[in-house]
Amino acid sequence: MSGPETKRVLLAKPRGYCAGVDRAVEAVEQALEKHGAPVYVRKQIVHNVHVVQTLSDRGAIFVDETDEVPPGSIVVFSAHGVSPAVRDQAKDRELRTIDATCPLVTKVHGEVKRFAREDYDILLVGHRGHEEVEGTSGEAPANVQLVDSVADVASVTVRDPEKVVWLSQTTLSVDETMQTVHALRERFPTLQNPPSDDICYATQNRQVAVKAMAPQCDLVLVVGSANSSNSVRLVEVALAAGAGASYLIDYARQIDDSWLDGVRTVGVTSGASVPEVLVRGVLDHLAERGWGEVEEITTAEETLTFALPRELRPNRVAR
Ligand code: 10G
Ligand code: SF4
Repeated sequence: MSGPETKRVLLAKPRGYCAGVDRAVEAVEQALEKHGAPVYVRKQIVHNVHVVQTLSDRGAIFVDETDEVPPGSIVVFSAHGVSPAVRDQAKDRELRTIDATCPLVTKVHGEVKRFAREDYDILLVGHRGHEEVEGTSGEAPANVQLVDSVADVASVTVRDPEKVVWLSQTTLSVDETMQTVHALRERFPTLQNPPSDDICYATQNRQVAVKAMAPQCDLVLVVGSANSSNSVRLVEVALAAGAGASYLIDYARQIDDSWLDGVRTVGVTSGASVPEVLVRGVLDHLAERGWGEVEEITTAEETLTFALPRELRPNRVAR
């Protein structure tokens, strides 16, 4: 039984791989199996150092742009999605493409296309420079304005304040996004909401789980890479929800012993692009230092799965 002095770990559930990441990583693995190495991947398939290294070791070649891919080769588009311009470039180079864009990102692309067709001004809440918003805005650059934070709201200009909709990146902080939307609505009272949540189920569920455990935690360790938006958000959410401290780590070996000084309860979670083996590494590291008692804090059960990209389904060839 745990007394007030007992060292313990609270382990958030859900954590780790979402359905879109699982599908994208599997897509690269299957492409390697089906077509042999090398298989090119535009950008990181998902934003995780370990995943990218593991797939590189198996013969995937990660490139920044399709002009680095030899004509006729296979290229996988990452889970974060691509703009139509990128698809066109790949076609011009006669690349055989496998599209690992998460279906929930494709859904947002569809919303952008639909509102652009109806000539709305689209305010896309998201992080400047992130691959997902580059792909999404690329669907209708003339109609889309990026709103990175509340600070951007004052400089937004629209043609008709009655015809404005906000959409968003899938991996944002729910609370922060709502603050931005609130500020936008003060300027544009008839601002329309997205037809359905753009911040995806996995992002939301991981934030709810970390919020549930953070108030009891002296320290929250989030396993995830520095360029992983949803993982970085989990650190921010943990701190906002009352964690004593919170750090993002790729590997257990990055845990600084000083972080554990005076700590009783350590929360552990991981971003949507993080394989469970890395979380196991963190739990083993903590157990070796006296935090062997682990209690899972479950706030949702996830069952969603996506079929592989159509180019990898049986009887299909990559074109
Ligand atoms: O959180 P971001 O968008 O940076 O990506 P990630 O690869 O770390 O996690 C999975 C999320 C996506 C593929 C974006 S939809
Ligand atoms: Fe899809 Fe959400 Fe995962 Fe992104 S975070 S890949 S939108 S399920």
